[in-house]
Amino acid sequence: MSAKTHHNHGPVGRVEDARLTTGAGQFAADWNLPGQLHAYFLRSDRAHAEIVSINAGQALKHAGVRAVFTGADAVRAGYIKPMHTLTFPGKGGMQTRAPDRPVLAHGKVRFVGEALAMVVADTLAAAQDAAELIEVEYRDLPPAVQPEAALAPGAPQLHENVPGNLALEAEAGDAAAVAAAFATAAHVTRLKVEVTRVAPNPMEPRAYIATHDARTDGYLLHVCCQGITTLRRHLAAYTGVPEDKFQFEVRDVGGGFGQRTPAYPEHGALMLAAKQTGRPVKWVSTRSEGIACDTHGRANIIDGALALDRDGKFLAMRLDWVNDMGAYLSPASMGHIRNTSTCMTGVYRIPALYASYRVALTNTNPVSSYRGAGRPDIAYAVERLVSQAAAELKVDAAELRRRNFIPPDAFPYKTPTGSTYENADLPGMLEQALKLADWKGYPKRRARTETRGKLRGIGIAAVIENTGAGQAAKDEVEIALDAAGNVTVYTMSKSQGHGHETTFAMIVADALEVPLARVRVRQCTPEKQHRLQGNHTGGSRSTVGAGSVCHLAAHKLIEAGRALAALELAVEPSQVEYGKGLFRSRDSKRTLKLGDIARTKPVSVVAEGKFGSTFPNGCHIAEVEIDPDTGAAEIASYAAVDDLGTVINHAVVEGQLHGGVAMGAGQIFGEHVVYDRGTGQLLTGSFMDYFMPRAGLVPAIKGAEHPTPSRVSPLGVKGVGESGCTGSLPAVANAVMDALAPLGVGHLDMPLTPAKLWHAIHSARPRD
Ligand code: MCN
Repeated sequence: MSAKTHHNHGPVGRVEDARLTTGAGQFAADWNLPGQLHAYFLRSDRAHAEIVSINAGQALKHAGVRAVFTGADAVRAGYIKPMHTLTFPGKGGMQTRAPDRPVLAHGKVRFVGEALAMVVADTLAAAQDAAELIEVEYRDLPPAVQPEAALAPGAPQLHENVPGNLALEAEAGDAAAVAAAFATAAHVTRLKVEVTRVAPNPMEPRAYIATHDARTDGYLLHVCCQGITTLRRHLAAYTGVPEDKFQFEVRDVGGGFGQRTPAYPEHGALMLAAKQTGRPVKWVSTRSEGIACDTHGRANIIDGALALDRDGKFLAMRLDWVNDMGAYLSPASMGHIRNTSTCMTGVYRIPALYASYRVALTNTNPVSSYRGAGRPDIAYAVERLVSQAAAELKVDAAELRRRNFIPPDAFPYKTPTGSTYENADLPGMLEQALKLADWKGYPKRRARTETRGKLRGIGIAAVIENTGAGQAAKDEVEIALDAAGNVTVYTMSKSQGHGHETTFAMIVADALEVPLARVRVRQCTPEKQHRLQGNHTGGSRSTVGAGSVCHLAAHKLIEAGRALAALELAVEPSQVEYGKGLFRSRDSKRTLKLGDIARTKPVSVVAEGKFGSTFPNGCHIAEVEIDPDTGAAEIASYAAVDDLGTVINHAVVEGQLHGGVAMGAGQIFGEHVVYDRGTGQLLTGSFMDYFMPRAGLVPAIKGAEHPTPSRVSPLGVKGVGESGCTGSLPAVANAVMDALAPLGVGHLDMPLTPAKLWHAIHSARPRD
């Protein structure tokens, strides 16, 4: 089946924007239920300590307080073991060691911000005031803060059942082949890099209301999430409450970035409170709680080496990872390890590969998937290595890549770690990007920058990532048609600002050949939650998965309609044609409108699909200018050419790329969660200390598409949601390193703050 192009639309703006930009959206905190109580969490102010005692006596006496819950309640309820869904095969058959995490800390606290008690009161102010009356006696323990230190012999131990704080040791590839290749190499480039810990900070803070129905023993949860199916699975595993006892309400979601996927302890704690009090219980996270307790992203250290032959051809690559997972494994935590292995050789033919992983637990907030979930990390490690090799060998960075690309005729291409890249034209993409960025004109621009007393650098990154797939058995989409010809599309994916209401509607409108205004998209609606299966929105899979099924469902509707129209037109179904919203009998030329087939009763169809991974890829080129007097760096230009397969909506895709590029640039230039290494205190607990990128950080992006259609999706689409940061993280860093290379500055780890750059520049070059 081939996808149609969007013949019936011009450029389409996002239909949801009128609602979202005029304050008419409905977010989790906007809900208020009759009789609701408010929860406030008392959180640990230390990184590692035994809880000797908790005395809530005074708090319980405070006016308006209904109940106080502690870890003992969590343990009594059995809400102790969060699911961790993605296992990665360990070395020598090692299984992931997933520690218990009661929904309120019990016995010990293991990071600053961990909730150990919850006060439930008539008002939030009463709950907060009462929380201050809770007396906690701690016995401090030394913390293990930095992941390599946490793995070292003699480090403080977080969990009894995780010896050495090692949650998993794993490997991929062929160590012997790599050793042999390194032994014959003409040149070896080595680089150890850190992909720093960041806080996703979606615009909407986390907010939930839990309601318990004593008659059914079921729970209604008002949530912000990336899709209810995964959340429900995690919650059922965490609490033991069967999946069919959960009902969710989720309307608009103000950003997710991976962090809104998993079940959190707060969900479970609110469920306990709702059941015991018999009232809805609401909690809205503050910004500071968000930075401290919403799962963090990235947080890994990669020691890499690339072996090259005399002609600059890659022979082998070795990567040694230390992943910091924080104090507990979040349900989606292992995903970003698996993802690094799926694209480990990047866009290159690298005959031999070996990677080892050590997953460390530390006295810090848990780390989980964050936009790209491992893909930007591996892209950064590989693309920094390649640019570093080019610099060492004094070969043009684009030329070194050109020599090593997987050639177009090698697709589908099986990587040494077992992925199958379906389709790409890497040399074509590179040439287009070089042209778009005016690579040849760079020396002139650099000279001009230098006349202004500044440094200029250019950085390139050619990247590929896996998108699509997912853990649900299948993606299902229902399409319902009414007599007026209005089409409602139901999916279990959940936009958090991605524009699905527009793009999914376009897919259906295209297939049905009806105006876009006829189609309405509804996601995770309560009445479909136990009827439709599907993946949450994450892994840039929604368009490949649910989007492709929207296309299949629309065609299924046409087929169902053809049979109904045949009855009405009194001909064989084979004699009924469909086009532009009309069924037509071949002979009589009589027509029926699409909606006419739903005159007696609404018509609905459910289609399903399960697709594997698609591999969007791209070439991004950044130029930066650095002021040596202040160390401040600026992105002077940014060009991105991406292969996203068939594009549904160019404006949405441009927005996705822009957002992703800004996220990568934000991490390179400043975003960084910092814990004090001695005490484990969070040093970046608010936006006063945590750098958030602003619009001015990223200039207008010159973007272009270089599509090769996906062989996996019937629409030919590949995902885009994470591509921007996968490309920008290495491209921007490479540009900064290129600017500093003439001064003899070696690799600098992100964040490349003005202070760090100033020191590097001034220690390399004495002031005149
Ligand atoms: N699209 C398209 N043509 C394509 C591919 C995608 O028009 N060939 C459109 C889609 O239909 C959708 C958008 O682009 O409207 C992103 O689609 P897709 O790549 O399928 O990714 P998902 O919808 O599954 O989004 C998930 C992805 C991830 S994993 C993170 S994290 C992320 C991201 O998207 N979080 C975001 N982008 C985000 N954007 C916003 N505004 N907020 C977030 O939290």
